[in-house]
Formats: sequence, C-alpha cells, structure tokens
Amino acid sequence: MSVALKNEEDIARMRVAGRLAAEVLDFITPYIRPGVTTGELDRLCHDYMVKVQDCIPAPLNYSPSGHRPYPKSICTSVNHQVCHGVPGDRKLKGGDIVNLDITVIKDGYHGDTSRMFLVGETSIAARRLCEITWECLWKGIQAVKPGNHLGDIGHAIQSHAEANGCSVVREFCGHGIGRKFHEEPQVLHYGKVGAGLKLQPGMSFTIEPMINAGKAAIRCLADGWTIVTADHSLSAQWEHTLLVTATGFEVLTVSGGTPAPPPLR
Ligand code: EYF
Ligand code: CO
Ligand code: CO
Repeated sequence: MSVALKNEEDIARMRVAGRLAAEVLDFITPYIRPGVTTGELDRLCHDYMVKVQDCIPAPLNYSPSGHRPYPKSICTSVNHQVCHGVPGDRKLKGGDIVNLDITVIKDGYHGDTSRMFLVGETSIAARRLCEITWECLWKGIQAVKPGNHLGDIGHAIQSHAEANGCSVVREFCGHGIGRKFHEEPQVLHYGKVGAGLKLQPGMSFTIEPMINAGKAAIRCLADGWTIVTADHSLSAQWEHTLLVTATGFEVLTVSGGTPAPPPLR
C-alpha cells in the first residue's frame, strides 16, 4: 500500500477545500425542514458550490471502476438509508433524520464532510443514534496521531458503537483524500488496537463511520447507489477530513457552523 504524504502546499490547499465543503453544510442547514425535497437540497448545494464557491461538486458524474456515473452533486441519506442516497422527489417530513454528504474540489484538491440533521421533532432513539455516531467519529479522531495505527481508529469507533448497542457498517470505509477523491489508505471503522498501517505526519484521510441502531447488514437499492440497512433500522453517519500532524491531528473540514466536539470520557 502506498500512501502519499502531503507537503505544505498540498496542506494549504486542502485546508481551503475542507473549509469550503463544511461551509456548504452551513449554507444548507436552514433549508433542511419538513416539506423540502432532497432534490431541492441537491440543487441549492450544487448552485452554491459552482456559482458562489467556484468549486466542482466531486460526486457529480463520479464513476469509480465498475459503476455508472453518480447522477447528483451531493448524497442525501434518510432514516434507514446508510449512505449514497440519491437526491430526488422525496419530501423530508418531521421526525426524519438525514445525512448530507458534501465533497468539493477546489484548485484540484478535495474536501469531504457530512453531518446528520434532525427534521422537526424526532424520536429519542433517532437523536441518541445521531449523538452516538458523532461520538464515534470523535473517538476515532482522537486516535489519530503519529505512531498510532489505523486499527486504533477502527477499534475506538467499534468499541463505542457496540458499547451502546449499535453496530458498525463494514462494507464502506473512510479513505485517503487529496488530489483524488478516494486514495489509499482505507480507514476501517472497526478493528484491533495496533493493527494496520502506522500513521505518519502528512497523511490525510476521512473518518466517516456509518452506525446502525440495529444489525450491521446492508442492502443496495435497485438504483444501484442507495445503501440501506437490511433490517430497516435507523442509520447515521458523520464525516470529517483529517490531517495527521506532528503531534496529533488537524480537522480540515471546519467552518463557523461545525458542531463542537462532544465531551468524551
Ligand atoms: C453503492 C460510489 C457509490 N463514494 C464515496 C460513488 O466518500 C464518500 N463519501 O464520504 C463517497 C461519496 C460518493 C461515492 C458519492 C458517490 N459515490 C461508489 C461505489 C458505490 C457507491 O454506492
Ligand atoms: Co463524504
Ligand atoms: Co468520504
């Protein structure tokens, strides 16, 4: 496995791309209300990225090997949808939870981040899942420092999810990121302490745990993109793009509206 290390110029550009991706989420937040369609959210984000930020929406026409091109500019995954939900005519309603996943390309560099949104009044179970998943992301982030291993990140996430009666989706993972949307390494959201690649300053990757309230098994819908839980239980996901620094980590996908880290024990 060859993992490219970012130099100072790469890092400066990735900070810009990361901030812009997070600012798309800030921009779209007030529009996420009962009655809005996921297609409208996609159009609003697309126009903001292209016309205001002068960015390219990375998912649009993205076609990793074996897949036809992804048809939209963002992913919108509602309730039991795990990831890669394709925006369309679906109207959000009170009680829904929805993940919006944004990746921008700015000056050739990618920034990738996602947040969960609660639509209207939601159930305690839905709020708890979103909160546990946010804590899972941050448990993973706190394991990012030189000398630690990718398995330490996965172990931290898996332990917290399972201690709270939730399960970790295995088929999708975080990823190296830079000039390419997806590069080495793969960042699993489960694992063993001390296993896998040793972290070095200059590595950049996402952590994006998908956590299910029920069992971990997933299915892909007939559209070929949307991943759902096999048992129809709720699923949540949060994502940041990280840089490994000399002393720990830097979160690159930060904006004025980024939620503060949870209090972690
Ligand atoms: C079954 C794609 C979708 N892949 C990854 C293509 O890293 C991402 N989000 O954090 C990410 C976003 C998208 C993406 C949007 C489209 N794809 C590839 C393979 C399978 C698949 O869905
Ligand atoms: Co993403
Ligand atoms: Co990603």
